[in-house]
Amino acid sequence: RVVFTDLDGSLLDHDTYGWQPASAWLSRLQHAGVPVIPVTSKTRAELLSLRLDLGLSNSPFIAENGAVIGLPPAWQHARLDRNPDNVGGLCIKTPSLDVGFIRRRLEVLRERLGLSFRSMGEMALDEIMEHTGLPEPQARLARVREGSEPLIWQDSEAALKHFAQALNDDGLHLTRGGRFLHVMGRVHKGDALHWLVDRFVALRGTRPHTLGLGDGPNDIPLLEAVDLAVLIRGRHGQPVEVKAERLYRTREHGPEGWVEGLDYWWGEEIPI
Ligand code: 2M8
Ligand code: MG
Ligand code: MG
Repeated sequence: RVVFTDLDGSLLDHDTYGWQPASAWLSRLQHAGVPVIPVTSKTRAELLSLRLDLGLSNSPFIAENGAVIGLPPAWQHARLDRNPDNVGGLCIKTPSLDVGFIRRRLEVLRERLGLSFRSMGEMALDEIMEHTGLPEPQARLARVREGSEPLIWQDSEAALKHFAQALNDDGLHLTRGGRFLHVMGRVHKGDALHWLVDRFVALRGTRPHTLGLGDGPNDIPLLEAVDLAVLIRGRHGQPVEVKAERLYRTREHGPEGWVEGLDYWWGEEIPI
């Protein structure tokens, strides 16, 4: 078994970023040997510190909505990772486009289509802190982007449709998190998840049984890629339509909803 989970608004509270209600389930999964893999809009830099705090340093992670995949030693493959760029024992894959390229394309599209938005790359640190509610050290880590750019939309819904189409024509992909829109190359959480499942198969020779949890529109491809899905009630007010056969929608938000989802699918199956 493997758990794939969104962080903000799912394992972490949308406002406080706490996960205390989920701690008991996290250790229960750890004792059962079930990897818990974060799949998030957050950056590699944010993940490197968070995964230690969450006790997930033996798990891989998917950062920046699929633009960055981090593999700890146990998930590395002697043949497939011949030249790993080993940073702290991790092997990092970057299937998306470089953030510098994405930012230049965003500039061009803004000019050409006369759009209003503010991207994270042009925000001052205190502006990022204001939008996210993150303390300064964490806001700094959120700014270290590699393969995706978050932005705050300041234009009409009609303009957003044109923008999404223009991005698509340029080989870029737009998705929506809890607070920001995110632009990256043609990747999403579902592709990165499939990539890790394939890696699991390459290493262990069997396909894992997967459970996924998420709350936002950017989690739809994640929820549609797992065997058992948990759509956590969001605080973002965005509609989230998931086409998954085995889907549970929680009543609770954030980590309380996370617990509710695990109780629902695996409450009987994983020992306390
Ligand atoms: C951004 O991601 C969240 C995820 O849903 C959002 O769109 O609201 C990212 O910039 C991430 O790096 C950051 O930590 C987070 C903080 O709320 O916001
Ligand atoms: Mg979320
Ligand atoms: Mg997210």
